[in-house]
Amino acid sequence: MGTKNQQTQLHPYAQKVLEELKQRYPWEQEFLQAVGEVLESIDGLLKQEVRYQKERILERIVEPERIITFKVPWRDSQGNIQVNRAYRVEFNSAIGPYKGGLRFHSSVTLSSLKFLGFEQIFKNSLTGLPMGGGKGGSDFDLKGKNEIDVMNFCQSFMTELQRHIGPDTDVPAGDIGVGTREIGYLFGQYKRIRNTFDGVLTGKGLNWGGSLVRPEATGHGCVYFVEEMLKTRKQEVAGKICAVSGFGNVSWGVVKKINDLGGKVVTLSGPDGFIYDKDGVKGEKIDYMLEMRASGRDRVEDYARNFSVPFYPGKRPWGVKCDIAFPCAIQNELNEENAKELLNNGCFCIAEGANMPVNLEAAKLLLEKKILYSPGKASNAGGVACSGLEMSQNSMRLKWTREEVDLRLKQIMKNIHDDCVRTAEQYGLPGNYVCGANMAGFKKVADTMIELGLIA
Ligand code: NDP
Ligand code: 2IT
Repeated sequence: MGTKNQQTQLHPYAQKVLEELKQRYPWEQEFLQAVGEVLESIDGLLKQEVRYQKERILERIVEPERIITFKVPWRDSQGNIQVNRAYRVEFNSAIGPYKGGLRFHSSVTLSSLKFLGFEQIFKNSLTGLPMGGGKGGSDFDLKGKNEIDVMNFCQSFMTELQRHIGPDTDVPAGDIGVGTREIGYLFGQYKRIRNTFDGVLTGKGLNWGGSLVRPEATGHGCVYFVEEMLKTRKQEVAGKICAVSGFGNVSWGVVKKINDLGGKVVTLSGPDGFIYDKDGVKGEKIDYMLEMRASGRDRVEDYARNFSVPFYPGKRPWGVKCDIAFPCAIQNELNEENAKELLNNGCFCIAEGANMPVNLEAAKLLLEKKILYSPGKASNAGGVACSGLEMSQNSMRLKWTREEVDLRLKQIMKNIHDDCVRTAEQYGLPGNYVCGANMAGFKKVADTMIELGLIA
């Protein structure tokens, strides 16, 4: 898997564990991909910390501490009975309560949630806040569902989930298909059944315990991270042409902050294709993104119609000329072919807003070419970091101002950036943000697992 240029390879111990995992879960492709990426990039750490092998840290860290599987029976607005499948993967609680989002999307399987939960362990560790890793969700498809459907589904989902979570045990939040509206129905049902008002979910509404800045935190944090990466090459976001994919929560935050800093966003995408707006996605067009998302129509073509710009059906936005690319939609949405196109067009910085949007082959190429390339667990950590700040505010029963939260978010993103850079340098891989992020995130969790004794 590794290449000489990149100077990374799979340590024999890591290779053995990965092989065993492939045999045990051959159908969990996304999970195996996420584990493969982490194990390949921590070679230097495994060589240095021989006790990890003695303590069988890899065998232990790739198995979730607990997986809850349940069904969600619910009645839709037409009176029909529906059944969905749902999961909560409580992956690792070494450094804090399980923390991570809930995804409602037709593509959700245990494999996708295990990959997301695994990534979340190291992302949360990088934030410097006391949060373990978890992820959950359901194959519930929001497409074509009305308010009554969504509320009924959320209430039934939480009727089961509430027995497993709590503000000091497991704290879910949003992800694809789960925004403030869904968190509201979930929080309401939790409060009703448990008869407690506590910080059990993050991404809450401002009137009922939510934090300022949380809605835009993932996107803003991602652009703060890019500012830090650009500084290492004496560059800045101002004046840069940016290609963004998706049109959901993360994309919206990214677009807003790029505009604030004087950059220009020329693309958005959906499952139906992408739009190209040469004048830039700005002003009322940014607000329109929220409308598109809320409409549940699952398409970005509406933007093209509304603002008379070209729409490219069935295509991804990676063939356009840009300086910076922000994949913000879904996993594996940028392959090797796309990476080549971006590089040929002069793109020199790619920041993952989504989780694992760049596949393994594309990531390898970007690392070889030594452009600025950040993995999601570093550059999209602003969302969960702000969730951590929401938990702190809930525990203190206080609410910080927008400026205070934003300042902390910015500082956390700078710390993550510097941590990645320092760690990559320490292990002889300067500029490799993938190795830097994985080694820095992994070390803290692995050391803690040893210090707490053989409990997980
Ligand atoms: P949203 O549900 O708000 O948006 C997801 C977006 O991606 C939608 O526009 C969706 O369209 C679009 N999309 C889905 N499939 C495709 C596809 N095949 N091609 C192009 N676009 C597609 O989710 P978020 O913005 O919250 O999440 C986006 C990514 O960011 C995910 O990978 C998530 O895990 C990650 N992330 C989210 C965080 C958060 O705080 N929300 C934090 C860190 C990472 P549609 O739904 O209509 O299919
Ligand atoms: O992938 C992610 O980091 C999220 N969806 C946010 C998780 C959270 O707990 O805020």
